[in-house]
Amino acid sequence: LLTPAAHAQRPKPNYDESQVPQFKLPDPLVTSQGKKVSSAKEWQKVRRPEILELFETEVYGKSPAPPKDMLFEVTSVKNDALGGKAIRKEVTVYFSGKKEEPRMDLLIYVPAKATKPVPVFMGLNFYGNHTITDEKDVKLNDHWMRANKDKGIVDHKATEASRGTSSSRWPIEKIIDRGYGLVAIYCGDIDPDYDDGFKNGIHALYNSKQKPAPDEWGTISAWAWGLSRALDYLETDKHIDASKVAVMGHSRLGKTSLWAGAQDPRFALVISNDSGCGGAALSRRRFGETVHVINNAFPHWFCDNFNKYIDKENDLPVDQHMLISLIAPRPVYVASAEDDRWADPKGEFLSVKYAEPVYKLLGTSGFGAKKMPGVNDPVQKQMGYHIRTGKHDVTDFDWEQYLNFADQHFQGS
Ligand code: GTR
Repeated sequence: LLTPAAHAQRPKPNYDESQVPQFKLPDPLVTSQGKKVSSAKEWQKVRRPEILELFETEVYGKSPAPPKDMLFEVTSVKNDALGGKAIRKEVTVYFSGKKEEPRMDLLIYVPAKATKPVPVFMGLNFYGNHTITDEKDVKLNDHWMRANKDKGIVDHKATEASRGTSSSRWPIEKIIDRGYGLVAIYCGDIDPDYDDGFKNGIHALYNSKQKPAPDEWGTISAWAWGLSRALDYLETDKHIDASKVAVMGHSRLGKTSLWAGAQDPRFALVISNDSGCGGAALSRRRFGETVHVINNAFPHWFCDNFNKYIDKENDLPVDQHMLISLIAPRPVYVASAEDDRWADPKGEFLSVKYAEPVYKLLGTSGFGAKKMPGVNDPVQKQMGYHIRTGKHDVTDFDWEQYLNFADQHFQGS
């Protein structure tokens, strides 16, 4: 990923808490004019739009308005999927309204026994919808993918061998048994995950093959925008309660779920799994992955303005606790893993904590945790957090917590 020269210059990551620099975070509840925000109205009218704009122009880049004519095509329906437990559907979204690129495929599972529209989890995946399920008859994704032998990717394309290779991260049956649906999308359908000067994916439709301006969308913004377009479709699907969509993502796709939830208030619940730098972790801590390292390794993820803050995190007008604050008052859940020090678990926890004053101002139960909770000891109020044992991954433990959290907020139990 890094060129040899960039790799040689790459600063050594810090994993020593005593080496974390002193810093002062910008206050989500003080306006750019220095005025204290003391009512929900001031938050919604003045401060929230300010913060949103700062993330758009300085971090992820602005996205365009939705296309005028999207076309939704249901390409398959199976009424007895998962041994009869689920209805399974595949839907293609054509962004231009014509049956051509760019397009994304949605794989949808809903409980077969549901008598009314169901709440769903929606998430992007890394290697195609066919990787999340053991069912062999879903469409094999035909778009470009990052090289990965373990995932059965050959010449940047999925092969039959890639089926089901990510199924451990998506416990579909458990989700269905708990009364939820699942909507899956391959991130590369929206924008392939490589630095191509923004010629491909959805960028091509809007930018006429021009590189975006320094404050215009990078790939994370494109992915988040795609999630909102998927939600546009869900609003038309009679099996789904579009007012109860939880957007969930892991790692780079967790950065994306937070940014999608921050921008689009239709997402009723937002989950970040091990999102780290540029996601839930505070940039100013410089622990594990830093703004420097991430912009070098993945120059296409953020907007070009984000490069201004390489080794100058204190100049950032925001930090990632303010990304979480944009989701308020909606429920938000941040998860870390003990061995995932690259993603800075403590920095992820602190973002939730420092966003809590906004959640409190808006009249919610907030977070409650003052100190980092113990390993495998989740905190779940309006804001949720856990750190579990193990590595950078999505596990059954993570899903158990997300389902419990969704029960609390969607089913009132
Ligand atoms: C890493 C990157 C992280 C995280 C991760 C992933 O290489 O440094 O920010 O996004 O990839 O997405 O798995």
